Amino acid sequence: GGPASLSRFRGSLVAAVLGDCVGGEFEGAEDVPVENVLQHLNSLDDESKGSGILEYSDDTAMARCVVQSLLTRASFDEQDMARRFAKEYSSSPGRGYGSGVIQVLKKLSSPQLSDVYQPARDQFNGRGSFGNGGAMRAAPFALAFPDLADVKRFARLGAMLTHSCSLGYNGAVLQALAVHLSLHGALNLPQQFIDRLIAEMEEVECDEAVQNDARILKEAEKPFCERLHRVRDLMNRSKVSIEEVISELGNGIAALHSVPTAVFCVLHCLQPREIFPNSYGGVERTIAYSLALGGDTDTIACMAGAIAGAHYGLETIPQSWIRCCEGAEDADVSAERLHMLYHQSSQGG
Ligand code: F2R
Ligand code: MG
Ligand code: MG
Repeated sequence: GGPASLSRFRGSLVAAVLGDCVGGEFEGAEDVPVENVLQHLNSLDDESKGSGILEYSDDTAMARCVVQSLLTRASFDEQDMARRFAKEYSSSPGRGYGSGVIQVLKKLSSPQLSDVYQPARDQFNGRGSFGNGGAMRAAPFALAFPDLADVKRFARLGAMLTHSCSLGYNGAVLQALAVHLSLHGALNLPQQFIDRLIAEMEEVECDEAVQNDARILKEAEKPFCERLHRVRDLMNRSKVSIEEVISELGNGIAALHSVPTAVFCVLHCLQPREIFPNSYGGVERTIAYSLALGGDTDTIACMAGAIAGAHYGLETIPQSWIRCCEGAEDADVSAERLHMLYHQSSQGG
C-alpha cells in the first residue's frame, strides 16, 4: 500500500503483537541459537505441532490501553490513559511487568491521586525509570496523529505516565518517530531513514533534562543520537555478527539498549538474510532476527515488528502466526479504527 495505507496500519499493530507473543519464549535468554528461533517459528506454521495460543505480555497489554484511550477520547487524555493502565494491571497483573513499574501502576489506581505524572517521578529515588516500558507501547501514537510534532509530544507524555527519566521517555519518542517514518514509506531509502531519525533526535535531545540524566548515568551527551550513529555504522557494514550488534547496541531492558537495537533489526532485515529461509517475508525476518539477539526479545521484537509492519503491510504476515497469537486479531480491528481517526485528523475533521 501507499503512504499511511490501511495495510500499513494493520501491519504495524499486528506485527507488534506478534513480536511480543513469539518473543516471550526467549525473554531473558543470553544465547539464542538461530535454529531454536526457526524451530519456535516453524511450530506456529504447523498447527499439529502448535504450542497453542501464545499469550501477550505487558508490552501488548499497555499498548492496548494506549489504543483504546486514543480511540475513545479521539485525542491524548492523560487521566484516561493512566486509569486504563491501572485497571489493566489490577485485572491482569501476571503479564510480566517490570518490577519497578508495578509501584506506579498501583499508585495510579488511587482515586486520591491528583497529578497522574507524580508516581512516575517518584521512581528510583526521584530519578525516574529508564526502562523500555514507555517505548514498547509507543507505536499507536504514530498511528493516531498525522502531525509529526503531535507524535513526538504525545509519545513523550504517554511514556511519562510511567517513565520520567529522559532515557526512558525519549526511547518512546524514537520508537514513535520510526513508526511514523516507516508508515510514510521512508524505509524505501534506508540511508535517509536513519539520517532523518538522527536529525529528529538531535532536536529532541537538545534539552537540559537530557544533559542532566546523561551525566548522572554516564552516557553520551545525546545518548540516543550516539546510538543511532552506531546503527548507521553497523548497517553500512557488509557483515555484522549478532555478538557485535549486542555489544554495540545492547539487547537489554533499558530503552537506550533496546530501541536503537529494534531500529537496527528492521534495517538489517530489509534484504533477505542467508540465516533465514527464502520463504520468509520482511516482517518474519525482522521478528526472527530480534529473537536471535536474546535479552529483551519480546520487547525488541514488538518494537521492531511495529516499525517493520508499517513498512511491509499486513499482507506479508502469515495468517498462521496471527491465528496463534493472543490479541493479534483485536489489533487488526483496532488498526482499522486508528486508520479512520488518523485520516479524519489529517483532513482537519
Ligand atoms: N520485566 C520484564 N521481564 C522480566 C520479568 C518477567 C516476569 N518476571 C515474568 O517472568 O513473567 N519485561 C517487561 O519489562 C520491560 C519493561 O519494563 P518497564 O515498564 O520499563 O519497567 P521498569 O520497572 O520501570 O524498568 C525496568 C527495569 O529497569 C531497571 N531500571 C529502570 N530505571 C532505572 C533507574 N533509574 N535506576 C536503576 N534501574 C532502573 C530496573 O531494574 C527496572 O525494574 C519489558 O521488557 C517488558 O517486556
Ligand atoms: Mg513483556
Ligand atoms: Mg520485554
